[in-house]
Amino acid sequence: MSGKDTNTTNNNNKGKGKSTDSDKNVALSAARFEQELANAPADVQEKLRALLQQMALSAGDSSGSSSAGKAPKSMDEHKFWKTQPVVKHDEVVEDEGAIEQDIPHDQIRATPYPLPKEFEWSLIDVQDEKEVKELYELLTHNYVEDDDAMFRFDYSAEFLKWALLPPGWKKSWHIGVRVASNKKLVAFISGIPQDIRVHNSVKRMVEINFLCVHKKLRSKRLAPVMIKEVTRRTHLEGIFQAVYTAGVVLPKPMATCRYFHRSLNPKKLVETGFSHLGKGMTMARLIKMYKLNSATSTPGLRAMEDKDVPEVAVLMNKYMSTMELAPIFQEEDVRHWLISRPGVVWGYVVEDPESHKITDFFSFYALPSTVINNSLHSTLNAAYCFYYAVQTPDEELEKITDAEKKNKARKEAIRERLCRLMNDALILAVQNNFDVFNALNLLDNDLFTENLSFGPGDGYLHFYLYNWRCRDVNSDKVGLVML
Ligand code: MYA
Repeated sequence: MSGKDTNTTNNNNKGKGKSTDSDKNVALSAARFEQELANAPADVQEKLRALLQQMALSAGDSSGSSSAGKAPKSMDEHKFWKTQPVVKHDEVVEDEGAIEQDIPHDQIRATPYPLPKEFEWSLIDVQDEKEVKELYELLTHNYVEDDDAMFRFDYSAEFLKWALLPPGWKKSWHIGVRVASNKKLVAFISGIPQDIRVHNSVKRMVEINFLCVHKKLRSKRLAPVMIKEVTRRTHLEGIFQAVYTAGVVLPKPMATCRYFHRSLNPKKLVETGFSHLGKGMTMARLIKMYKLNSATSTPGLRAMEDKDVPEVAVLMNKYMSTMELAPIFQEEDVRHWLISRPGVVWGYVVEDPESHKITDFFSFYALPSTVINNSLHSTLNAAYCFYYAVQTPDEELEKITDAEKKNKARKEAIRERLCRLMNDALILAVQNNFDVFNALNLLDNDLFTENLSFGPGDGYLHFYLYNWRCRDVNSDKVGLVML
């Protein structure tokens, strides 16, 4: 939880459940642990917190689909995951690479996995307005909620089209499950293709997202069938690795990131229960504390245009080279992901006023949440920090041979510039009516979250690889942002 005056409640912790009484003991011991932790250096605190969360000791944690706060499942209790090519909870990774060999095409199962007889598979045509609306309805009522069932993700239909139709998208990876008798859409899972670098290996992978089972059909083991089906369909395309994120602990995270939140509309955040007025704090002071300038300050900042794509692609891939888990963007990916789309994503570049070169860029996307059972507000408008790159003094950095020293020097060299850019991102987010700006502590986000009054939330996001064994990655070396 935040040590600031406003304790922010995370609203996007994929897979969390409501706390139960038995959690409270866990929460108490976690609270004592937190007190002890407060004396440790900041980086040690962060690592221990992540570890604590992985061990499901942290207050309100729900680990690996066991209910909130219960002891994490042993490998043997993961009836499904123990059969899959993933790193085991207690495994020490020494060699990097595939866990299972690629399967020859003629040995891949040719027919879909059977579903219980009441259900049938149904590919969703995301380009069809009626079908994308059905998907929107399923997700808006059944997708990820916070622990206390106060907020639920409300991805817009336009957002879903953006997220599911990137370059190379495949309809066979937009997999729905319908009730056979009335054709109602009751479950979904999706994949999109992406080149991913993990440490030094580059692989074409599938990014799995939007796994959702209707609330009334939970705990019937539908999810494992859906995961097996998307795996089969991925194998058929010649891809054997996947990346995915979840709030729940499964075998086994290769990185864990924490959510940070920056209030933009503190009054609404308090009214919705997202934040709380701290002791001795007044609403007027809170509003003053989070007030931003009305205009941006970086000279040459403007909306990204199609003509900027080649330069942004170079900037993006150069910046990403400092990360240990990163997407590799071709120009067509940059065009798709980073140019503004109304109500979905905002992309900006900095054009040097003299040389007209693009020196930096940043982006954020809109992911509102439904505010459940609140008489004042029905939607929380959240912006999420997406990709960015900031200019670095390359010549100076090249002179430093020690990797650790170089990394430190790089961070110090970009801190001020990044803070200024992100302050502008916050101002643009206010201009676009967002209530809060969220960021994980991945990329170089820790360089600006503290300076720009972000508070740590209680949500963590775990990163997983399917059929790829690798060393763990620190949160500030995660360069992949999943929607
Ligand atoms: S993360 C977002 C997930 N969605 C939500 O949280 C929305 C709300 N919740 C639901 O809709 C349901 O609770 C879901 C589970 C659908 C999550 N990832 O059917 P069940 C395991 C992976 O009885 P249900 C996202 O979209 C659980 O440990 N596994 O459970 C990324 C247990 O297995 P085991 C999960 O609650 C998804 C089994 O499912 C998750 O009715 C990445 C229970 O099944 C989870 N988030 O449904 C998917 N939650 O017994 C993996 C629970 O072993 C992709 N479980 O513990 C892998 C790569 C595939 C491609 C490979 C290609 C090469």
